[in-house]
Amino acid sequence: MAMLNFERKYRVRGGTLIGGDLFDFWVGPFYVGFFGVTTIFFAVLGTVLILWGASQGPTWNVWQINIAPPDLKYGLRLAPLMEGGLWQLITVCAIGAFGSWALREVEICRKLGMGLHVPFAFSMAIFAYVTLVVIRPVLMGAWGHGFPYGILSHLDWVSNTGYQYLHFHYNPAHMIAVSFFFATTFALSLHGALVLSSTNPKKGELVKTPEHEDTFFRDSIGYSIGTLGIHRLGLFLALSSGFWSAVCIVISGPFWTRGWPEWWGWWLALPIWR
Ligand code: 07D
Ligand code: 07D
Repeated sequence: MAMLNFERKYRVRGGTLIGGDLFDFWVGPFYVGFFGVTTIFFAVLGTVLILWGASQGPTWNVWQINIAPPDLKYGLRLAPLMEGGLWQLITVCAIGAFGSWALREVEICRKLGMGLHVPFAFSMAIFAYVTLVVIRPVLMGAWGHGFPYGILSHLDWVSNTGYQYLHFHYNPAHMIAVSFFFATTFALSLHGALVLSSTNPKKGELVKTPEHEDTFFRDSIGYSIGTLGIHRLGLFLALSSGFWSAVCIVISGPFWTRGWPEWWGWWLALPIWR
């Protein structure tokens, strides 16, 4: 079925979570929906606030623009606009926009009768972001623990926060998250290479089938996870990366305040060494 015929067939009313038929239409290729409207609202407002904040700051250099969170002295209160209040408003807009986008994905999935895997996956990224700017700051008692909005400044925050715990590489959840990130790229490179090697042959040669793909892996390592399985594995690895990232930062501060190398003291305290 040609793509356009397919789209026409499935561009039907229904499947909305809220608002009934009100925003149930398309603008060109884009589905609108109630959450499309809220996405635009929050994204435009958030961007305007960032631009306004930049206009009040010392630079228009895109690398150096910085919207900082409030000072720690404001705790979990609202801060004056130019002292972190702007960061708080932008955070509300960011969560509103990311959340709306995820719900718009849910509505599109419902229309198409598909699983909710894509919005679920995006929700893990949102969860990591919310952990950084809401959950951890709330647990630590101040919005000032959130990261600043700026291309270079947010890197400074990551480095400074890492060194606050002496050596962040010794954070066990960071180790698990990093290993999952590495495993994700490893799996994707094998999968991408395998699919191209069998389905994109030289001119004049035949396209090979999934049986060839499975046989390649059975011949080389004795096992093939299969065409569906590789996507399950990929999603699992990627979601685990985001999940353990959120864990590694939420335990730093609220649950462990010393250097991460010290955490490994339990290993030296094992009775087997005595
Ligand atoms: C390729 C999908 C496309 C997305 C892109 C990002 C903006 C920001 C904002 C002008 C893979 C679009 C960027 C809309 C413009 C202003 C104010 C995704 C792809 C192309 N970071 N980070 C980057 C964000 C955090 C870290 C780059 C966002 C945490 C490190 C880009 C968030 C920590 C490095 C960026 C966020 C952290 C970066 C490329 C939110 C831990 C780099 C991102 C909302 C996660 C790299 C100069 C990329 C870099 C980089 C955006 C959060 C660490 C500017 C939107 C606080 C160590 N981050 N980041 O390709 O070159 O992502 O920085 O949470 O080295 Mg970051
Ligand atoms: C938070 C992004 C969410 C994005 C969303 C979407 C838009 C729209 C529009 C493009 C989570 C935004 C969309 C804006 C864009 C258009 C049109 C993703 C998020 C919702 N680290 N470390 C991690 C490594 C060190 C430290 C995570 C490696 C040092 C701290 C990951 C190394 C020290 C924190 C990771 C390394 C240190 C982290 C990041 C190597 C510094 C965190 C991935 C090889 C001295 C952060 C939840 C992530 C974290 C984090 C990897 C080194 C500190 C596992 C590989 C030793 C303080 N590090 N790190 O979380 O866990 O993605 O955040 O050395 O806070 Mg680390």
